[in-house]
Amino acid sequence: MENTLSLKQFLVNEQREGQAIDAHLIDLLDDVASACKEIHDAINHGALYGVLGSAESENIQGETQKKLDIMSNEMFIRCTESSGNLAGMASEEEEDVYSIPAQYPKGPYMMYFDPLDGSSNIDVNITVGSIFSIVKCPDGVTDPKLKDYLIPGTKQVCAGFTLYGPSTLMILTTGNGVKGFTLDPGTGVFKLTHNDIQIPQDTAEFAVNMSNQRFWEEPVQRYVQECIEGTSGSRDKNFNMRWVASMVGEVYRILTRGGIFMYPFDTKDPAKAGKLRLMYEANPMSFIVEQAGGVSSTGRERIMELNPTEIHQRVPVILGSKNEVDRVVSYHK
Ligand code: AHM
Ligand code: MG
Repeated sequence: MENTLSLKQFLVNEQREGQAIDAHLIDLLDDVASACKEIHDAINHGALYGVLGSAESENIQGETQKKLDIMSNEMFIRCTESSGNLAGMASEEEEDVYSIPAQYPKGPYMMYFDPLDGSSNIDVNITVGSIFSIVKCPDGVTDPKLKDYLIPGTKQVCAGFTLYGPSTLMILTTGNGVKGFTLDPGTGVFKLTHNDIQIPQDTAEFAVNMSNQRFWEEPVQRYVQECIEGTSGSRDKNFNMRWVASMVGEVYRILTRGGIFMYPFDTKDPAKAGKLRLMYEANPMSFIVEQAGGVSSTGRERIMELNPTEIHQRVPVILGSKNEVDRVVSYHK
């Protein structure tokens, strides 16, 4: 493609134009891009590299880890820990927050990440992705502890995800809209291909795991029932349903053509308020969705305003096209 900016050129331009992007953030995102390229390469080669299948271990949340979950986590840490941009990080796959090893310089940012989202899709060759969220380390803190990470999503300075699909695509916001960068596999460069991504306010497409229906609360039951009734019901409009079971895939579809995604509160496991994790999935996706003109809520609160109590906390997630999410929120009132 002619005259297409690389990720780094784009970020440098934004910095020159006065956006809140400093050299550390540019360098950190370059390291994140390197990690994503390594993950892309491993996923792309799949069985040829012997990376598919279970690692026969469990993460802190009691979920069986895939080999690629563990490899992706290691790639993220190795690519980002030594450059002096991070004070620390927290991963969906790590029990505790991760301190930067003493031999490396510390930097001004903290990062939360889900190294490989959509684990159940790895072995069936369906789109998976990496999600990341970046905040400033609190003033005066050089080696952040658990409590330093428990801050609301409104503090994010950057969030993104990389989709490993038919093409590999990084979606990014630094608080100035949402952009997409496609990986050119020939040159290994992420190039700006999607400028100013906007979510249409209306939609006729919903995404929810219907097998959990009996565990939902009444407002979500009502909303989904009305979608299913289509022109025969009060909405007087037919809806289509999609469920990829990779949040990265669902959110990208919504960024592209609108839609509503729900992993709502359910009573399936009383110990869990939802399935998705606030710090690694819900907050970064909420920042991106809001920056693209969409809405993101638990049904009762704006997700980015939640005060976290645990690093691996789970929350209900309802996000996407403004008018549909507003409707579901209104049903909760
Ligand atoms: P993961 O981080 O362990 O992959 O779990 C998160 C994923 C989301 O990407 C997706 O929306 C959801 O789990 C699918 O869950 P289910 O298998 O219950 O439909
Ligand atoms: Mg995940």
